[in-house]
Amino acid sequence: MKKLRTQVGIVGAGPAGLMLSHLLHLEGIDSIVIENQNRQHIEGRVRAGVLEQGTVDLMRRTGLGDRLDREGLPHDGVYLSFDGSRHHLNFRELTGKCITVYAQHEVIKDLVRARLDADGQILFNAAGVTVHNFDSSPAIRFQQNDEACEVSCDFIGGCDGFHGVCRPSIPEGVLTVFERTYPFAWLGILAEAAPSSEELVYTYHDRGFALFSMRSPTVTRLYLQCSPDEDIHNWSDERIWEELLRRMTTRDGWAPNRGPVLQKGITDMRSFVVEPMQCGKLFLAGDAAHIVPPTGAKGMNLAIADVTVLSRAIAGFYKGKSKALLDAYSSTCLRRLWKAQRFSWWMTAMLHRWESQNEFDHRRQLAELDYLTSSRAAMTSLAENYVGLPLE
Ligand code: RFL
Ligand code: PHB
Repeated sequence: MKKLRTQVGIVGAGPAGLMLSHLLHLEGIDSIVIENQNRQHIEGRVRAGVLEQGTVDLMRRTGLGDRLDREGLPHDGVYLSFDGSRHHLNFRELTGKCITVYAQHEVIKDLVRARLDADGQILFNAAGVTVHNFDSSPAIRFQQNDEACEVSCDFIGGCDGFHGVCRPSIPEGVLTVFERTYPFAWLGILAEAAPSSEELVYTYHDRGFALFSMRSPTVTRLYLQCSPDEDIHNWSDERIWEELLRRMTTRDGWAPNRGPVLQKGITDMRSFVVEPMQCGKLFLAGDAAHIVPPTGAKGMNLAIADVTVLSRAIAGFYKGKSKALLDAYSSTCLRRLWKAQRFSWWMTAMLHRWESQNEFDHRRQLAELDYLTSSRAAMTSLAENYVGLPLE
């Protein structure tokens, strides 16, 4: 068996795992990232697109700002659209902060490059990953190129996403799960079309939610609420455009520009949290510990926030030999996380049509949107959550 040794063994090269490795490196702490996919796969996976101000500030502060500053699209706010009209919420004016549209896989490319340039180790194509002994001397075992490998370490970062192996390896009885599913999903497309609005448009419509977003000056990203068991094969490009335009076109004639569909897929919606986010020397971060429905654009930002807290706690341990920050990791993250869960649930509840809904609920949702777009206090509440609550 090939044996390796590092200070922090990290499972998963998503935003959480790679950023953890990067932040630890800047603190002079050695880590190895173990990923079951190949580099091309993780650098091409289309997912999130909105960075909170805090995520952008962190990337700049840690030497990851060059391409982000050149190619990221800073947005002052978003539109809420209902009853045929768009209403602008100006986050910059309301909070002094803004958001940046920059695809998750671009963040991944920047992080992989930064780690490899610093001689960091990312072990791709690791098969059959398992985690062991996190009460005493942690180890991560896997197969790579038909060879059995073991990484022994002081701590394990469980950054392997919702379907990873770290969370299920924690003994029964340690974790409590808090969960909620939603009776709808999102059908998302990437289209080769210039964005017809400079900012995102969240639409509430009788036929269901729709979202206009973008990835670049030539690529538009669009979503529409659909049933969770929808078969993507039943949705021709023509049918998708028809439904999107029906929901999104406003009375003043605004609509997304049409163009060839580059990619399409269905994403289900879930709220999920485990408490605590740690067990012995195994620390869960990002989607491995929690999932939010995408309506608040929070998932990737929460993953980055977790590892910011975790890297400080690990650095505190090596520098001061104090376990206090490590012991507090879970409770520090969860206080902020539950506020993001609440916000993501609230945005989802307000903007989607629910099967169980009656005409009362419909009028109530419209009244909420009307209130939200006419009260500065209500707008400020949405804005400060959307741009990201402060880290403790
Ligand atoms: P990831 O990104 O899932 O990374 C986990 C990594 O672990 C690897 N892995 C394993 N490696 C080794 N052994 C195993 N057994 C392994 N099992 C898994 C995986 O291959 C992967 O490389 O988790 P992480 O790092 O916690 O990051 C979380 C984010 O990816 C996620 O929260 C966001 O994408 C959510 N999300 C959004 N977040 C935002 O902040 N803003 C958005 O606008 C936003 N929009 C979205 C989203 C997610 C979406 N989908 C597809 C779920 C829009 C969509 C449609
Ligand atoms: C995206 O651009 O993919 C996106 C934007 C905002 C969201 C979710 C996804 O709330």
